Amino acid sequence: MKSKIHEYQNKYLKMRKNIITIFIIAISSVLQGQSIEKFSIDSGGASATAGGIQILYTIGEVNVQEYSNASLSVSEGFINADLKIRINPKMFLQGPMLSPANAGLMNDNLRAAGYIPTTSPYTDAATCTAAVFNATGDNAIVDWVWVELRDKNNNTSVILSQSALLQRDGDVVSTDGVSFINLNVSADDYYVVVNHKNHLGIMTETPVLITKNSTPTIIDFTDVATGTYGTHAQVTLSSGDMALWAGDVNGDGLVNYSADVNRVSTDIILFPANTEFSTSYDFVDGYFQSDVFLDGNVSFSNETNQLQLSVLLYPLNTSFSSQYNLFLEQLPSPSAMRSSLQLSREQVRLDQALEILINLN
Ligand SMILES: [Ca+2]
Ligand SMILES: [Ca+2]
Ligand SMILES: [Ca+2]
Repeated sequence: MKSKIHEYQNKYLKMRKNIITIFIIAISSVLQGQSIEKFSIDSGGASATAGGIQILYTIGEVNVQEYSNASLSVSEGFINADLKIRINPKMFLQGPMLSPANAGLMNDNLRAAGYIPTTSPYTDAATCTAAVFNATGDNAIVDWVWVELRDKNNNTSVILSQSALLQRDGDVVSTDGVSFINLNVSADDYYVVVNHKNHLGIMTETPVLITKNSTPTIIDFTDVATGTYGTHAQVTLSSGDMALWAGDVNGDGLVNYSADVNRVSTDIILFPANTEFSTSYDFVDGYFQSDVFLDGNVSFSNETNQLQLSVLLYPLNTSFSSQYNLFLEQLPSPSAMRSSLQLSREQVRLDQALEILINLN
């Protein structure tokens, strides 16, 4: 028995020696063959030209590195050379501009009170770190916004959409609160849409050329010279800057007195501490859909007075009717900012609130 085991051991050692020899031969042939592969060891390799410099790269590294300097961008690993464009949309929201603490800057009361969630309220549920909301001054965060690129040949077809953060000075930035937005699509012409949960969304009038460049393409929606789709898509601020219309607190693409006021009532009546279900309860503090001013408080008089004023002063409401029902979002098709689950929950809350109101009266 013992000699049989010894025999097996000998055979095994011999076999291992052979395998090691084959392995060494294989390595040396790979080393000798290294100089012939200039382009790629896999279909993931590609070439890119920028600033007159051509770069060839291959795939194979798990830790992808990117490097940008002036107009030159270098990437390695699994990134497709045709992807990653960079944009810098600029926009104002009317709500936090209604009584600005600093001229030309949106208020950042939501941030200052610690009410902005680190998870976006929109469909993609993008996240950021709490530290993003520590920044103060011009670049402090106002709220989460929504960005879309739409097909240049079909402005109802959304190619890409994602949550982003809005700074007080109007810059729309990525979830780190400072960087421009990188998008994984080819350089091309796109319609650009920006939107917010209780404002009316807007879109560029024509497709915008977005090239692959380390300097982002600026789409300045605050500038009256930037054409927008539709009629009276934005409000003109007293400064002459443009801003997204505030007041669509139920997010149905229409600012009207009845439905949006009901949404304000819902947030107030269903606020846990409001045990009397009073619509005049004034301590609804936090992050709410119906907070027109984005000041961190929902007050029936504040929000609804502004809603009424907006409807009455809307340029196309020439008869100054409070019942005007055509104060519409100027988009060829709505943004899919909220999931069907979110929308059905909203409906349940609205029904609850209306039932309470009926029983009280
Ligand atoms: Ca800025
Ligand atoms: Ca509405
Ligand atoms: Ca408010």
